[in-house]
Amino acid sequence: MDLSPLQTERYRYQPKLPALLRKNPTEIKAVLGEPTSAYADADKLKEIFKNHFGAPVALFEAGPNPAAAAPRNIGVILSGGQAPGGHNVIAGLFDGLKAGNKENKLFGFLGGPSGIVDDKAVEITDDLMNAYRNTGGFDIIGSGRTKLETVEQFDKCIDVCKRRNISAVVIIGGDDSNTNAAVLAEYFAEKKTGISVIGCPKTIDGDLKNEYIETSFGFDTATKTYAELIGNIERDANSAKKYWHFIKLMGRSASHIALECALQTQPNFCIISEEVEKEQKTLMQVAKEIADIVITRAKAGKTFGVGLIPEGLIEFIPEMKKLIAELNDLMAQNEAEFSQLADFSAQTKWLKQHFSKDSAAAFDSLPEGIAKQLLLDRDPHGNVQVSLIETEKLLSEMVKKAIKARGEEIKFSALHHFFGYEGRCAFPSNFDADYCYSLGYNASVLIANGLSGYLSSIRNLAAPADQWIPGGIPLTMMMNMEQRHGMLKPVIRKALVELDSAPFREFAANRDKWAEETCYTYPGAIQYYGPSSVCDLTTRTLYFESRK
Ligand code: FBP
Repeated sequence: MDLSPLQTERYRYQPKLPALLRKNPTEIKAVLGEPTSAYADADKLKEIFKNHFGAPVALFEAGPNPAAAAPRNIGVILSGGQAPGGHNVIAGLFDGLKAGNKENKLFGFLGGPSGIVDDKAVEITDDLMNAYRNTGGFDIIGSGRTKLETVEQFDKCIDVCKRRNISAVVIIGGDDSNTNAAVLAEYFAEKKTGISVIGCPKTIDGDLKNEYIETSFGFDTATKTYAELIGNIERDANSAKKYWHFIKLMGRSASHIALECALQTQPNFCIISEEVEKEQKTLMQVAKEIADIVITRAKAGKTFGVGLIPEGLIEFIPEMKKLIAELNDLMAQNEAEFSQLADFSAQTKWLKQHFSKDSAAAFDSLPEGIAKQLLLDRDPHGNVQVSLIETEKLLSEMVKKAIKARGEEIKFSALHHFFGYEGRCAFPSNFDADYCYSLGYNASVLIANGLSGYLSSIRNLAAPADQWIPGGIPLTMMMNMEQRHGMLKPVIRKALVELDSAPFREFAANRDKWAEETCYTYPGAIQYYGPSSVCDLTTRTLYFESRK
């Protein structure tokens, strides 16, 4: 393999670990706290997760744990969308496992959760691992979005683990994948297999977070990558002074990515879906507010600008949310019939017979291109694939109409961008390289302490790495019941942007100034070497949250 100079340098990087995790796993023991509950729907969840519901939060302290030296084989799965740092989670897990007993083996299941069901795996050797340390991507073993939910799948997992003598499985994923992890852990416990399951919090979206999971990995690198690109566009806009750039940013539901990028680049507008929902704004109201900014700037001689739009926006507009919820249920409950409909016009006719009055009107109001995008296949977890919906074009069209309706004769020339895939496989920042390695090493310590149904947790992330606090949080603690595929299911709750949080308040306090004036900031590329104040910087989100 030909290596870039940066990759050669990054191989030499030794990720930082919390002080406690620098000990051998045989010298780290778990301390268990009080029983926990769930985010909501505790009674129902208690019935479903008979073995794991209520498990205590786990912390670690220095102390003998001879069990960590017992020989063991472990399996690892990368699940869902790519996020920078996944390879380092595997590297930390591998090193922790080998530190316990160098005969231990790590198997990587190929292509996501389907790899364990179909028994497609590769043994992670020193050579294989060393070729991927501190690199972006999930290509060491690949990823996938298969949902583990049937008894047949679970039984196959048990067979495969027994055949390979695997006593623990680590699932690296987001909220949906860690819901898989919780369900699998419970099944393994119910069948008394002795196989444990540990999750690791991955997703660039940043929406797998709570008191114990301060951020999911990948968010830091992805937002820095997008912020670099946005900064470059801002500079272009401010140089040419002739375009309005509408930039859609990934983040299927929550607007954390958009908010973080706004804090890093100070654009002229940034929509926060959670605020739109709280204020029950229609799409036209959102467009009118942007039109106001465009007009004000144009009157001051600034016929250019940059705006950020979270990709999940459409699902937060009240009328659209209702429409999408109806669509999801109708399409899931009538899957066979719907798939037989010949074309878009047949689908429209069928839908109109089944929609409520409001949703029929909302569907009618959409340009055909967007309506078609809403009918595309759901992902295996029942989510609308919002990355395929061109909200940035829809909005700029509506802004144009709103300007015309106001009778304003101003120049408005829009360009469109979508940043998502550009950031998901970037070389991890120092923060993500360190955090991911720590999460993986920590997972090996949770396993060595006999825990199952836990999410690897590293806290105090705004401090230097040696002060980070390792531990484990029960997966059931983050769950509630939600409607999926037309049925109520236990799922890990997505953490949305909170409108009273410090990062949002910082944004809200500045946005009017950023709208009118041109206050762009240009973060530039991720820096790996140089002063710590530049190359070990965390996100603005973590910075503002830690200042509380
Ligand atoms: P995860 O939740 O699995 O981490 O994936 C997040 C994400 O990157 C979203 O931001 C985006 O909407 C989606 O994946 C795109 O999915 P796909 O990779 O299947 O195109």
